[in-house]
Order: sequence, then structure tokens, then C-alpha cells
Amino acid sequence: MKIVNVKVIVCSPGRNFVTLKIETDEGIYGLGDATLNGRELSVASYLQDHLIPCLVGRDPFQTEDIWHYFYRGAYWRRGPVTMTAIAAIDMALWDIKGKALGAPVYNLLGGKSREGVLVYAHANGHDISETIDEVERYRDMGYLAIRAQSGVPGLKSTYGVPRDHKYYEPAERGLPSESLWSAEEYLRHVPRLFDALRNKVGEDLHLLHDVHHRLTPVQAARLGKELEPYHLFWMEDAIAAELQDGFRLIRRHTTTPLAVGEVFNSIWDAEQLIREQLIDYLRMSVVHGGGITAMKKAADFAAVYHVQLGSHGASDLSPVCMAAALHLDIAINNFGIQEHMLHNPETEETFPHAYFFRDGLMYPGETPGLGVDLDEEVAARFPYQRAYLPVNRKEDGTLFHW
Ligand code: KDG
Ligand code: MG
Repeated sequence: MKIVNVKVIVCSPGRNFVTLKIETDEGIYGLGDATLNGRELSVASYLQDHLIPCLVGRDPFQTEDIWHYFYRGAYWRRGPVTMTAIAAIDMALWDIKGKALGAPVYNLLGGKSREGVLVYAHANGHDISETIDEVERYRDMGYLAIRAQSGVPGLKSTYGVPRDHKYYEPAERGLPSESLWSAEEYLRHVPRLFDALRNKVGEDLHLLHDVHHRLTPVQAARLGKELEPYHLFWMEDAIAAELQDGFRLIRRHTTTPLAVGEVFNSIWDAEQLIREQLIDYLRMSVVHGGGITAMKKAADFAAVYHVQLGSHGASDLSPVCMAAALHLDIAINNFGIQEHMLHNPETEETFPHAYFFRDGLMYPGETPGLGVDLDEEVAARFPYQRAYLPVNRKEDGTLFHW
């Protein structure tokens, strides 16, 4: 089999997605997600201008060699643009391989290690009582694990909380908006949120929280300690991910489990954290972590240290990535949990898929390959629109991590 044509499809069914489609001389094609939120066209260009010319004519079964060709062969390694582009190619090749062999991709990765994939939903509210309502709404939908975020009194916007009571989407069309941050207000508020939540929903539901990189190590240690009575499934991105030694300090002070890695793009971003067992869950995703080939190896490395996979699955990762993640999640032994932020109806229409949710778990489906498609006619109705993630400032105007 030979690759005969490769195209990059950029569409915006409510938000931007970049999708790679690799076509072969046997009529089989594969899809890969290449979406890098707020920087979409840089990956489209990296693929179009630099990788695709080297891909045409190759055997799509050579996932390992092709991965190294683009990783080592570029000389310039790692980085979100490079690794997202490589990931898209890798996902599409696994999709082709599965279709050609008549096998769902999970069967090529070791088969099912479990019946279904535990997922967590997002409950966001402007205040504690709204967040509790949202948690109960998701629990009633059957979710067994729910991430809870709430507006912080005194701050006009908070990460994870929609401005108008609509669906939360991290990127906004137009130029970046700005939000204001106060660690003091936040640190006072979050333990109150989880105290109220545990009182309302009891101990059985898994509760998670995303700090979104905004604390110093000592602040994160304090928060982790104060959240201990509420038994969180995890505290995510407690500090800036590049501050790896900081995790040692957090670890020393709290038994709240720690998750990090949605901004990582290679195992080298997480190697120390895993080897020193400073984290419990690795959040790297198939789309930003170099594809199925790279993520399988990262998961196997993490398994040696009993670190589990809890990969990123926000709505800016397309259904193609969601499908790839579910195939990997169901196959590996050290799976922990998968994020599942619902896609909007336009996205669902653009990307028909075999994966589904039932009673708190997700299933990749039995379709050969990844089991996800892109309806190009529907995609054409939603052309690209420039959009950015917000930026974040401290109350005195200092630019800070969003
Ligand atoms: O593109 C960035 C978003 O995916 C991210 O902010 C969402 O933190 C996030 C999460 O945990 O889903
Ligand atoms: Mg996050």
C-alpha cells in the first residue's frame, strides 16, 4: 500500500479544528487530529509545507519509521507545533492500518484491558451553588467522575467558568480577552467549594479540580493539604508545568493526587516527574504528545513507575483525537481516567464517530481503524475563524499564566 494524497482540512464548527487526511492507492484513508488551540494555522503550514511532501509515496504501515523520520529527521525536535503535526500523521496511519487489517486500533495495541473507559465531565458554575447544580446534573447523566470549577468571589472571570451562562469554550473568536487573577482569593475559595460539594454529593462520586498552572509550589502544597479531607481524584496543573522541581515540594506536603501534562508534547517533558514519582497521572494527549506511537511508549514508561494515564480531552481536541485516546485508554494497563468535555452539536455533525458514552464509561466502538470520520461537505460550511485563548493578569496588571 502507498500513500498517494494527503490533505489538511481546517474547519470551524463552533471552534477551529485542523484535520489531516491521508489517502492510499487502495482507497483506504486515515484521519489525524492536528488542532493546536489558538495556533491552528501554524500546524497546518508545518504539515502542508514541510511534512506532506515527504509523506507521499510511503508505505502507511511503517508507523515507527515514519514517526522517527519526522521527529529525528527534522533535527529540530519537540515543541507543540512539530509534535502536533507528527501526531496527526501518526493517528492517520494507525487509522489506515486498522482499516486495512479490519481491526479496531485498540486490538493492534494489545487488545482490551478493560470493558470501558472511565471519563470525567466538566461542571462549571459562577458560584458554589451553581457548581453543585452542575455536578448533580452530570451525575444524573451517569458520570462517575466530575471536575468542579467555580467562579471566585472578587474576580470578574475565572478559568473554566463561562461568561454568560452558556457552554464553556476556552478559545474565543477575535483577539485574546484578558482575565484577572488573585491567588489569595482563589486559595480561600476552593476548599469551601469542595466542602460544600462533599456535603451535598457524598463520598462516592470522584471529584477533580484544575488549578490551571496558577499557584506557586508552596501555595499548591497548601491547597493540596486543605483539600485532603475531600478526597479528590486529582488536583491538576497545580503549578506551571515547567517548574518540575516544584512538584517535589508539593508532594512532600500533601497526599492529594497530582496530575500534570496537558501542555507537554514529549516524554522528555515528563521524564523526571515520572521517574521520581512526583505525579500520579500524566495528562499528555495523543494530539499534542506525538500520536499513538509516542503515547503508547510514554504510557509504558509511566507504567514502570506506577504512574497512570489521565489524558487531556477538552473540546479543542477533535473527535479524531478523542477516538484515538479511547483506543489507547482501553488497551493499556496503567489507564487512570480520560477527560471528556462534550463537543458542540456542529462538531458532532462534522465528525461522525463510533465511540459512545454509557453509564459513566466510554467505549471506542468496534469499527476498524479509529472509528471516526470527517464529513467534508459539512466541514466546508464552517470555515476557519481566528480565535485565541485568553491571557491572564494579576490584579496589579502583571502578565501571568492563563
Ligand atoms: O486549549 C487549552 C484547553 O484545552 C485547556 O485550557 C483545558 O485545562 C484544560 C483542561 O483541563 O481541559
Ligand atoms: Mg487542564
